[in-house]
Amino acid sequence: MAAQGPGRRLTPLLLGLAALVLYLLYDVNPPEGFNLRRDVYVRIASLLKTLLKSENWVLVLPPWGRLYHWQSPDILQVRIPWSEFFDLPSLNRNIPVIEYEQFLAESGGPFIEQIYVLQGYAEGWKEGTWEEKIDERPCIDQLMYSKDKHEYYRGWFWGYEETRGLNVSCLSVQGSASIVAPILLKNTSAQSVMLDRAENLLHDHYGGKDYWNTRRSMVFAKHLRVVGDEFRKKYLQSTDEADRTHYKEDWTQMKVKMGTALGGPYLGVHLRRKDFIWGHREDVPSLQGAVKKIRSLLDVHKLEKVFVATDAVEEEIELLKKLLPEMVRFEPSWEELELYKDGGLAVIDQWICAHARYFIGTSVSTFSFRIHEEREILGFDPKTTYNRFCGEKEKNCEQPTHWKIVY
Ligand SMILES: Nc1nc2c(ncn2[C@@H]2O[C@H](COP(=O)(O)OP(=O)(O)OP(=O)(O)O)[C@@H](O)[C@H]2O)c(=O)[nH]1
Ligand SMILES: *[C@@H]1O[C@H](CO)[C@@H](O)[C@H](O)[C@H]1NC(C)=O
Ligand SMILES: *[C@@H]1O[C@H](CO)[C@@H](O)[C@H](O)[C@H]1NC(C)=O
Repeated sequence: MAAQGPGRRLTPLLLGLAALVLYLLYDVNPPEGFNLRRDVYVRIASLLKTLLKSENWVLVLPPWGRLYHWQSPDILQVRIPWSEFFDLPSLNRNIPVIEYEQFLAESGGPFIEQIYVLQGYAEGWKEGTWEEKIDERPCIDQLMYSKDKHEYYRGWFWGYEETRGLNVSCLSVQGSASIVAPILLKNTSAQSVMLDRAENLLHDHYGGKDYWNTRRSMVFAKHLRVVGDEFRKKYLQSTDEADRTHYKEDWTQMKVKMGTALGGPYLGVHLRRKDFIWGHREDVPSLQGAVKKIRSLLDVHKLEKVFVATDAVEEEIELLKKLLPEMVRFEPSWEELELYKDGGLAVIDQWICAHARYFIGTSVSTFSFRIHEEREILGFDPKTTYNRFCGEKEKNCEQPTHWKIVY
């Protein structure tokens, strides 16, 4: 008879077999975008490192898809493996990770034994008394899972309709990622555990060594970097040699001194539009205002070329072309869009912005934040990185915070 309770995990060890593999899965609130999800990965990786001190866990990478902003028509953007955007061997040099399909193949079927839906506390925080805590509590929001006739839980599992959950419960949590570790190690004997709404967990140590190791391991997929590099060379006279952005395929071997990267002879711009302007935010400029700033930066830094990454709608692009006819953009053909998808195009834009001599982004855009980090990894002087556009009506235009890389 199989041992009951968490002791079951010890059985293979007692029998002298290889330690049992335990699977950690997670997902994020559906409206969250690509770049916030990349930040949640960093938090979960930190939890996984804590778990690895006691047991043999691997992280199952949540397939990409059904993101609100990935609206390119006519291409199916669901069940996308991480390898389409990131380099798996690089991720694996930080923590053990596998794609969801591999989990299906090796875990014995499309079942997730335990799902914990993370939530806050119904009573909220008590003023002035921050404490880290985690408790099993009744679910606050309506569950996004429902039982089928076999008593299995059905729900959104990244578009894998055959996947089922065996048990779902809610955990109220207030704290950093590793606060979940004791629950996974001691309270459950499940061999596959999914943390849903994982964005409720905070960073164990934002900006610390573990943070940066995980962030550095999130190397973009090679095929996307190659596209970006070819574009840099062809349209922006930018090569690693000339730009002094020497890249090592193995991130663990890469250590650069701050300020050593020169960057290509162009200004890199990220202009986040769409929902950022629909809400009439004060910290986002008009296109006229942005172009005025771009011209002044080109002048100050004696640059002639400007690369613009933007999610602007077609009418805005047309206006931008009139105001800034010399701008360079990565404009994918239909085939390229189908091949790289919206996520891959975001990566290519970010990669090109990351190699510019000087970068300016949009206020509180996680898309811009990921570019800051990429430039930090490449060794740029922070002055050339932590810049953003100001809204015309903004009184106090605070610039982004410099998060210094720690090795
Ligand atoms: N290719 C490209 N896509 C962009 C650009 N700016 C925004 N996007 C798209 O729009 C999305 C941005 O918005 P969200 O999905 O809300 O979230 P996010 O990626 O976490 O970033 P922010 O909303 O900017 O904080 C990205 O994931 C991209 O798909 C851009 O400059 N280039
Ligand atoms: C985990 O187990 C401990 C010890 O049995 C118990 O005190 C605690 O309430 C449990 N926590 C959760 C979240 O179930
Ligand atoms: C489901 O999980 C919860 C939390 O771990 C546990 O208390 C409960 O007994 C489980 N239910 C079943 C049917 O296993």
